Amino acid sequence: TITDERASNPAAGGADRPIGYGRIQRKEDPRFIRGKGNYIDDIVLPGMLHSAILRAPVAHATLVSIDTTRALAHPGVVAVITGKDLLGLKLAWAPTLSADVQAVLVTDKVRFQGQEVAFVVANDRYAARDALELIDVEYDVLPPVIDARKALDPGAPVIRTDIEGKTDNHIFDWEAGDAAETDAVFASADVVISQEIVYPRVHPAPMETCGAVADYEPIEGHLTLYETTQAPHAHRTLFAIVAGIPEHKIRIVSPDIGGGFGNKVGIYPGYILAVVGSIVTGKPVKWVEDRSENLMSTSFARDYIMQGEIAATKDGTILALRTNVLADHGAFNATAQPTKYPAGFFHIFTGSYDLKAAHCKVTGVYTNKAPGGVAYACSFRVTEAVYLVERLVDILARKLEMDPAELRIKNFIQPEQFPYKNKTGWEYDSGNYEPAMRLSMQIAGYEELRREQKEKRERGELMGIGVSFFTETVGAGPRKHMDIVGLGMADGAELRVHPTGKAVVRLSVQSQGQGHETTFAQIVAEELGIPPEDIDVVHGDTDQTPFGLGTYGSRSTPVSGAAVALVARKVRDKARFIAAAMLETRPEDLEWEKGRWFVKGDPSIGKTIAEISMGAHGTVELPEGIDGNLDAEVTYDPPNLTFPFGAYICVVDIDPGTGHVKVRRFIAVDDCGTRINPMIIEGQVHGGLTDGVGMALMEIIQFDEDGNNLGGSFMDYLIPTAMEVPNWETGFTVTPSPHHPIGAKGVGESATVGSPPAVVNAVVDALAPFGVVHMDMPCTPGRVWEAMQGRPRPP
Ligand code: MCN
Ligand code: CUN
Repeated sequence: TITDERASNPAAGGADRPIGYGRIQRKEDPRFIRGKGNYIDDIVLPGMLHSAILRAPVAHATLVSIDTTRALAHPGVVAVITGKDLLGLKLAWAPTLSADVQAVLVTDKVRFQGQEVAFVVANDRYAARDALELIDVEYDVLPPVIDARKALDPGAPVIRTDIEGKTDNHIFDWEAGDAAETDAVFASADVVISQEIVYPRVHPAPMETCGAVADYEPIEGHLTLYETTQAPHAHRTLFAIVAGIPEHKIRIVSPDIGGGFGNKVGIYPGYILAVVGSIVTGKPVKWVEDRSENLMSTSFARDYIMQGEIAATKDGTILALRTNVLADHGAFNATAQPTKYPAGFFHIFTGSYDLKAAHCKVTGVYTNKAPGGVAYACSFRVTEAVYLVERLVDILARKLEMDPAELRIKNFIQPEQFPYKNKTGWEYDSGNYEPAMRLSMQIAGYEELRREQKEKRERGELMGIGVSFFTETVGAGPRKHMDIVGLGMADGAELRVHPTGKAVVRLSVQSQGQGHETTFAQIVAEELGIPPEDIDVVHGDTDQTPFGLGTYGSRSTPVSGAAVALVARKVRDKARFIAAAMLETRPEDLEWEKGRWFVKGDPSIGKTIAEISMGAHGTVELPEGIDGNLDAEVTYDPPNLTFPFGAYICVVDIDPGTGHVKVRRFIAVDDCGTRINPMIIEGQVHGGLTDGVGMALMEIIQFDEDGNNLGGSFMDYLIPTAMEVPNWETGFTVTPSPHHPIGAKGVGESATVGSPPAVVNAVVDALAPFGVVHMDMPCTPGRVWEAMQGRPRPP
């Protein structure tokens, strides 16, 4: 484990390297800071129409009738589409990413508040919106299922009456690990602690809401769909299957995206409706949702009710973990995760600890709420897993009266145990946990903080110190284990070096703000010695990029980053043959240094990549089998996921009069292997930590008993601003991934995964004098104050 920035990349050439990895400014920023980004709502096509969706006001109701006469008569309205119209087109129901179906427009029954009921296309947005009020709908309200705990009660209203023979709200039961072995370890353990832990429903709430512009050209039968999507290629295939348009006649363009955070993985009814609108009217149709529509109807996150238990020895050796989870998936099972894993990667809940046994069971249920579940920097539900184990370990530390950091260190998987096979089937590629934990404690001044806390407690002041340690699993595939609706999780990359030595690299992943235009150019720069500013990164257009599964689960660097390193190496290998021809020598007599091939023993004779490219496109006679270009392509199927990790410490002060929690300090040490651009990594970590503070203290999508969404606007769904977060203190260690071509692991979701338990552990630690052992998120002033009165609010 190396903690020095420069030395961390010996392969990269040390401190004075001119090009490649390092803290360079983002290539995309000049466009963004000048307001020249090109987002969905910036797209204006000739003759384009606008649209709006009528949404259900109630959570559960039979659709009795729908009359569009008055809306159609409204000036400017071009078309009004209902579920009945879609039935005729066989588009009323669309397959979800989890082998279920979802209504595009309601035909039989409303199943959540905010569900899509009708679609209006008009000359402008105002007319479309006004016409919604002129659609006359009659509903017959039904009792809803809101509490997931009651979803499986006998006699509970059945939500999915559309599924033949369905008589309950059960979706799946899924388990991992060995139940009998785990039970045996629990039966003979000195200490067992048990806690119900709820990870409430939250929402990724990207700054830009979802939207699309569909442009169907009837003569050629060609569809161009501009769409807020994190996975353009997967969407194209799914559109081909759903809409029956041949795949080669569909072009998906995902322009600049104003934040995705998993919210833009799925296919929403609005996208399909924009396409239908364009087919029906013969004009391009734009659909852009507003904030409430985004919060009420698009992919939520979490909603896991977890009963967790740890078995340990008296001296604090953790032996086993088990958990039973109730997963609230809303009205349609539309979670976006690899097909094999209905609970995502939740079974990495064994965390960073070397255990004797572990078992988890997850039961998914339908409720009258919006569908989704895998979003908000979740790494396919590692968020829930890390929160569970890190809360449980803290509860154990309290019970054993041990320091929570030392208890973690005592139980860490040891460096020599990697690659480490955990009890639920994961193979952790590499790790070195204790140095990261010690570094975070050193930055925090951990012992001094504990001393300060002790003094403050004696004075009745409430200060808490929260520790968390996480291991992530990011970079899905390999394709043999992971697919989405049958599409294997691999990614392509294409690289072309132009005659003058400038290059273009084409990716199958899609940035939503992560800085891909910079970091992927840096990977090519590092491999070929071309400056990053001379390398254009093209993504987000299926006509211009190779096939691949897209950006989520922090898989771009682990998968696409590997593809880009390998495609650059392919070009480098080819360049060797061309350089040999140019220098009239043999390829094996050449040696590589960053940017050029030269003659072994005589470095003055050599050819740079630019010279070689000119040679490839020029008049030099090329060896047999070598084409006259410097281009290559690769599809990368990762052998395993990557396992980044981190150690976080949070310090909070609580106002004893109001219960208000102030995050005073937050220390984050992350290890994502080889670091391509430390500045971008820090940006990712800062953003994720802010998410974590938001979820721990403020954010929740709640429903009243009738199923009304109480978090449908930013007045009610609170997200943190600069006022609520401290100055982040970051550090890092570097433990490269042994199987990744450049040793990089993903980092885009690490901080969102790792920070909520640190904050909650700090709040619970501050409240220890009141005997508080656990508290569910969000730790709002009201909830904290009630916990201080000995009346924890029931979850
Ligand atoms: N990086 C690096 N060195 C590493 C690892 C990553 O320099 N060892 C850089 C990458 O090259 C990339 C960025 O950090 O520029 C994030 O890389 P990675 O961890 O591979 O994650 P992805 O690019 O696949 O991004 C997806 C991830 C997810 S799943 C969510 S959710 C999330 C997140 O990214 N959504 C975001 N961060 C986000 N950041 C912004 N601004 N907007 C979002 O929507
Ligand atoms: Cu789970 S949110 Mo990100 O994987 O797109």
